[in-house]
Amino acid sequence: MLEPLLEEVDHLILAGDVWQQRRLGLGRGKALKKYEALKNLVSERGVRLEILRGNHDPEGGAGVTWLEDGAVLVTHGDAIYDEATPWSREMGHYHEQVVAVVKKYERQCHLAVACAERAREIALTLKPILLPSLPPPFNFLATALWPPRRTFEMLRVWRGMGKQGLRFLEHSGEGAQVLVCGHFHRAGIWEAGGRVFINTGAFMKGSHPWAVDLNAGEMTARELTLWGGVYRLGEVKGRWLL
Ligand SMILES: [Mn+2]
Repeated sequence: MLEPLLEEVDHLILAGDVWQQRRLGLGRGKALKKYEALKNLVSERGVRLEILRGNHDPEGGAGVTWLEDGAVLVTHGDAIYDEATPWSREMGHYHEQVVAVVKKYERQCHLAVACAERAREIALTLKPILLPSLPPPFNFLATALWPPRRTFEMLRVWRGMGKQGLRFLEHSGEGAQVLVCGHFHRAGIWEAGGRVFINTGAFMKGSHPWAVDLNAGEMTARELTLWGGVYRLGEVKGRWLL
């Protein structure tokens, strides 16, 4: 599905949550296999691949990467909020441990890499809680909406994520003008004070995936369109000269 997107690409960055490393049991093997197939596909095409870690795959990969001499910062997105995933189902259960992690990184918040370390520690602290297996659609509803606090936290984050991303860029971006991340499943562009925050959404039900490309100092954000079972570059959402 992603193969057509690799045309004319020489360096690909995947901004985390590429596979579900935290899944237990049989699902993990299946996810790992797909992940390996993706890596093979990209390397067969001669594309340099950089995979950042996310909260679902916190065990490998760098937390942040920089492009254009530090002007562009790419990270998964869980570094942006102190609690990384405030809507997490497990947050209530591990709240004290999470507070301790946040406190530990308090003095390093001006560094993006430290915020990403904090996010990784939180992801590893939140051990998955298994839900009872239910028939559809209750399985989906339980996954998405339980516990009820989860819905409120999601709405709060969706409302505030644009401002929060720009705030992170200003205080922790170490001089970067652009922040590109995913994580929140809501694609969009937010701009203020000469800074740009782009969220590339997600390849998931209810979200639209975007891609950002950099070419000779020109940055373009595009929607990815699913057509005939494959993704292609679609509508241009924004273009900037760096
Ligand atoms: Mn995530």
